[in-house]
Amino acid sequence: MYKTLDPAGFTVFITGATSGFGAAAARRYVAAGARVIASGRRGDRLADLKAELGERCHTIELDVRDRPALEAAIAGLPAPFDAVNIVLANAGLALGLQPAAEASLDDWETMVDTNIRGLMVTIRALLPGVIARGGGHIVTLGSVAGEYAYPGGSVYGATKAFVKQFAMNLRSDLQGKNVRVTNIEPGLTETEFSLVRFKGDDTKAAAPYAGTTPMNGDDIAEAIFWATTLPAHVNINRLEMMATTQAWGPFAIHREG
Ligand code: NDP
Ligand code: 8X3
Repeated sequence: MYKTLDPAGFTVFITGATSGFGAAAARRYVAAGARVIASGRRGDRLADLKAELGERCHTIELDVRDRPALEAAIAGLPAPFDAVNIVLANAGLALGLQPAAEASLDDWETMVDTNIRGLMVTIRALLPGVIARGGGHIVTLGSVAGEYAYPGGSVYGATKAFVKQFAMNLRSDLQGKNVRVTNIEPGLTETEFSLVRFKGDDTKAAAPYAGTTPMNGDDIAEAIFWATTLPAHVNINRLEMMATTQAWGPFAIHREG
């Protein structure tokens, strides 16, 4: 029988655990016997998650854009939650879908600060400890938007292209250190993502999922769990996932006249 890793040996640090993929992953890992550090800005959500998951879940209220707070939170993790060996750098967001000339520069900066800087700081702060403890796994949340261009995807897609390349460069740096790196690259998945992108407009947020069956947080959490429990000699570099109902369109051609 194929022998996978025992998640009871995992201590998983998750950013963006208050909803969507992060919350689903926290539930998946705790259900399998792992310890989880669940973080995010919404303290009420974290309190609910802690009440649900119990003593194998430690929560930290933090904004990944606040570098000093993030570094202090990581440095101050209490035992046994300080023995992090799996990092799920998941916190992120898209804001708006306007063409570049009309998009909000503030939105662009928020996406860069969260999806790029927040992810960088999270991984940089945790990585030395993961290496010192003998190895582990860094999982990043990219997107199909980091691979394929679409109208209005400008800075969001560019942040996810950064995440993909950063993850693969990490792979190169970590050769021989027993640290695996996986970039998960989902397409259409129903979470709070769309509600955030359209700033609370329920009608606009529901439109991408109308009349179809998108993926959900549990689908992505299962893929993350699978990649991290594979035997230690196997590394899933990139995992692109789409809803069965989603595929590529033709190139857009502007016709003159
Ligand atoms: P959700 O909006 O459901 O969850 C996003 C999470 O990120 C929340 O827990 C939120 O917590 C957290 N977050 C956002 N900003 C910050 C911040 N500044 N500091 C700390 N935490 C923050 O979306 P998803 O679960 O769908 O998205 C998770 C990741 O997956 C994102 O990186 C997203 O770009 C990516 N992705 C999503 C896809 C989709 O279609 N849903 C497809 C491909 C990739 P809080 O607000 O409490 O801080
Ligand atoms: C989320 C997927 O297609 O909305 O990263 O950009 S998409």
